[in-house]
Amino acid sequence: MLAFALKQIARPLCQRAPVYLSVRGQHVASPAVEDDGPWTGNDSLAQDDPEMWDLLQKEKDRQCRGLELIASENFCSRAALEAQGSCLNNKYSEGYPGKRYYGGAEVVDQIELLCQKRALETFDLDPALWGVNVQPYSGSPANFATYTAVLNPHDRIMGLDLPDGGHLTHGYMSEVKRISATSIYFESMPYKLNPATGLIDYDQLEMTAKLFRPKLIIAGTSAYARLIDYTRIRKLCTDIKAYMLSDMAHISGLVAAKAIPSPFQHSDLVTTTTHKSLRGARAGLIFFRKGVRSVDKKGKQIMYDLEDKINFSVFPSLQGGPHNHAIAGVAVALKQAQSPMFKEYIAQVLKNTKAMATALLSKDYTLVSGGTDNHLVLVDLRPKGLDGARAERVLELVSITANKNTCPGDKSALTPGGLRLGAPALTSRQFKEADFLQVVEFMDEGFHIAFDVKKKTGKLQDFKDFLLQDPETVARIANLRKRVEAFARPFPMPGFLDR
Ligand code: DSN
Repeated sequence: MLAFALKQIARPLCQRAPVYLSVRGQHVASPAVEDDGPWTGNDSLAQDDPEMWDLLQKEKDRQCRGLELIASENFCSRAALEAQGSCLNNKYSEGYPGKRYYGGAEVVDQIELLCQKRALETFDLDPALWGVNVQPYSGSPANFATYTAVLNPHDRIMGLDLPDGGHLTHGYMSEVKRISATSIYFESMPYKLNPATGLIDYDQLEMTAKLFRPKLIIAGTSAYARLIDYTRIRKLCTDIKAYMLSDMAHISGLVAAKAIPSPFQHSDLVTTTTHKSLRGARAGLIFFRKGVRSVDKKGKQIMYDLEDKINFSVFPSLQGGPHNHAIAGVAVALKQAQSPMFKEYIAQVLKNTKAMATALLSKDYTLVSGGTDNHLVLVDLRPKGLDGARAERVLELVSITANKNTCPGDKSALTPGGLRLGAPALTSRQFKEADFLQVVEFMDEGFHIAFDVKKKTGKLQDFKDFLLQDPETVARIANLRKRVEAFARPFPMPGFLDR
């Protein structure tokens, strides 16, 4: 007994705290001291796995010193990250609140119910008319679960084509191959942008849908800078008796803040991720209608039957245990999304995106659709003799993160003409309009480097090699990168206490 007590007192002394060294600005933890006692699992990451700890420090540093413009990324709050990285990771709870296949679920039941309640409140939904499943692991599983719930294999769907700004899960197939499982298990017919306007071609959608007669139409985008005409898609869905699914993954923060029109009043089903403009922990949600769907000619009410179908589809059809830690992180973020601060944040996202668009236009860049109504812009670099892949690579080397994207008419997904730029992440770091003007100045310099190197090189790999090998280009990149990082680093970063 005495030996046990002494060991307990002595343990903290022999578990040596990590020594943090600073090597050229990088923090490096010393290796943990071997402990010959039982494995407590209570060593810190730095003590237990310095190699992984070091990689995390590197990623934190990358996020802090860079300019994050990927439109689907954001910086989650400390509170939501705390919930996500918590003991909830440990709990299995297949089933739903009150109906679990495992014991010990009384607390996670409350967490899931709280998340459901907050999800409905965030979007002003009446629980008598809408329900929500908060268990999808992310947006793609949420979409596939929705299709599985309401479609039979080989039923028909229509979504915006991936090269036109849709998402893989909206039924993408290339000219030669069915790529997304959505196009493998269901029959998919894309709708497109009007190449002249860069706007969704609703006339073509209507014409095709009336011929193809899909059972479900997806109103949702991944790289589209304008608002969706939900009224028009609703009417079409009613006419052809199709379900209308709105995938609001990109814009759910804007919808929560009531900064743009909501898809809910028009849709039968709404899916979203939770970590893009909504700024939460990483997961997915499926909202489904309840109550009366329609009234037949004899006046009989036809009721929605989506609740059981969606819930069964998520579990047990497609998923196992819900990620309770993610559900808790989402619940925290949904509470934040109801706050006046979040509304201010989203208002600033919109102002920043407009400022970025205006600055790009003033430098004679072409924007697909000519501008923006939401959190992103899509720059068409082709008129400048450039492409998205080369621009993305140069920006990456100068610590600006963005992603190449197809523009209408593009033939190659590897060297598409566009670059997608979003404002949510930098706005979370308190960037204002003037800061975005500086961001555009930096990007413009990067594009000039890309253009100059493109003139001197051949294929993409040749271009990439040249960036790293040509002394003059290496110096230009180093110079720009230094200024970008000096600019970015002082801005606050949500979620990290130990920058
Ligand atoms: N990866 C997300 C996006 O960039 O839109 C969606 O899956």
